[in-house]
Amino acid sequence: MVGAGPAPGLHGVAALRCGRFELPLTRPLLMGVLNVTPDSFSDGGRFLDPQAAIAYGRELLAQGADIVDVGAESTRPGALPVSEADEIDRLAPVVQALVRDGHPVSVDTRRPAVMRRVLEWGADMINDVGGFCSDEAVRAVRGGAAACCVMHMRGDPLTMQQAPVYRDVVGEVRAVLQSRVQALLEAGVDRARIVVDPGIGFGKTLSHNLQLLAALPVLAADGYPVLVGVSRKSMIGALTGRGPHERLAGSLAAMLAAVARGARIVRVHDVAASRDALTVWESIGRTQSWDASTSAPTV
Ligand code: HH2
Repeated sequence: MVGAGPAPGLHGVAALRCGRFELPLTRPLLMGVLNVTPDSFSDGGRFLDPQAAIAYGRELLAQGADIVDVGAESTRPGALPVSEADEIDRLAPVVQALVRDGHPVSVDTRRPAVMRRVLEWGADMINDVGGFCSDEAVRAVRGGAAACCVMHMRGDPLTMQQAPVYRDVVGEVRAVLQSRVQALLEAGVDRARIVVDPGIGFGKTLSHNLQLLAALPVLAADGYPVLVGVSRKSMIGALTGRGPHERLAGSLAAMLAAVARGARIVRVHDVAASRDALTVWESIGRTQSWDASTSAPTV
C-alpha cells in the first residue's frame, strides 16, 4: 500500500515542480475544485461572481487544499463549449487574485491561448483535460516551470459518453498518456513538471472507471505522479443511487481507494472532509504494525 512516506517509482522525483512551488510528493496532495461556470454538474453557477469565486478559492485553501484548480468551462458529459473570450474573462479576476495570494493555482483548460494567458498571470499548473493533444498546447507550456496535468479523454465532452468502447481500457489509456508525456518531454518539459490522470468519467463507462481505479498501480509504475478526480462523479451516483450533492461518502471512499493504489494528487470538491479522511488514512499508514501481545504500536 502506498501511504505517507517516500513515493516509490517516481523517477526519483520527490517533489512536483509546480510553477513557483515544489510540492512534496511524500504524501497525497489535495486539489480543490473551483468552477467559475454556469453549468458544472455539481456546483454550476455558484461562483460565476468573481468575488464569490475568489472567496471560495481562499476557503478551499484554508480548509487544507494544496492546490486550487480553477476552471471556466464545464466538461461534464454533454456540456457545450464556452468561447475563448468568455473563458479568459471568467478566469482573469479569480486566477490573478489567487496567484497574488501566493498559493499554488492550477487552471483547468483545453485551449492553448488560455494556457498562454494564465501562465502570463502566474498560474502554477495547467490541467488539460484534453491531454495536450495538440502541438500548440505543448508549445504553450514548454517554457517555464508550470506543472502539466495530462488527462486522458476519449472524444470530447459533447459526445464522450455515447457508448465508449475499449478493447483493453487500462492498456489503451496508459498508451495515450505515455505518448502525450513523450511529446511534452521531447518539447523540453522537465519530467518533474508532469502529472498523469486516467480521466475518470471522460469517455468511460462505470466498468471502465472501476477497471482504471483498480489498475492505478499500473499507471503509477510509469513513474509520474497520478492525479485522480472522482469527486461527486456519476460513477459514485451509479454505485450508490445518489444525486451529485449526496455523494460525499462515496467520493471519500473512492478517493481513499485511489490513494491506496498510488494516486498522489486527488481532485475534490469537499476539501475539509477529504483532508480529514486523508489525515486519518495517513496516520494509520504511518503505523507500520501492531503487536497484539503488548497491545501497543511497535512503530
Ligand atoms: N474532472 C473534471 C474536470 N476537470 N481534471 C482532471 N485532471 N481530472 C478530472 O477528473 C477532472 C478534471 C470534471 O469535474 P468538475 O470540474 O466538477 O465538473 P465540470 O467539468 O462540469 O465543471
